[in-house]
Amino acid sequence: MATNKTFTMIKPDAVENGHIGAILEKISASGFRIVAMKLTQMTKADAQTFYAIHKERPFFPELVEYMTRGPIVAAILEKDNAVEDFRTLIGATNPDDAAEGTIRKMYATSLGENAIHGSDSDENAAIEGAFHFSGREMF
Ligand code: FUP
Repeated sequence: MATNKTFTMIKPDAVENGHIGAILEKISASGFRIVAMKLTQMTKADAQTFYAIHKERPFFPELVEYMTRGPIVAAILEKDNAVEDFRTLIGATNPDDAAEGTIRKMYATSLGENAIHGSDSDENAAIEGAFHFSGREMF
């Protein structure tokens, strides 16, 4: 069933580079309502679980190291067509391929350090939101 929620993380590079405010402003200006949000830091076990789909990939150790090296902002967002519209707002995984005006084009450092996460399906939005918010706030 389609829902109107998605899940995001402002990743460590964007937090380190001072972009939390600008990114949240862009998210709000694009019509998303923040329904849950926290500044947190993932443990190695958290990152390994969250990105388990990539565990055989060569970049996995670097991905875990990156995602755990500093704080992130985790949030659940609400909007009609949230998952697809948010993926459009953040842009392609590799900022070199991301469209002008997207969050990754504006704030990402590289493919490996790409500033922001957006769920890729309604199912994953529910799983990822529950992972970070214990299932109480929204699901
Ligand atoms: P996305 O859905 O756009 O967040 O991208 P993926 O789920 O494919 O990848 C998750 C994260 O793994 C990316 F944000 C960055 C990292 N990654 C790499 O470091 N190298 C790659 O070739 C692909 C992904």
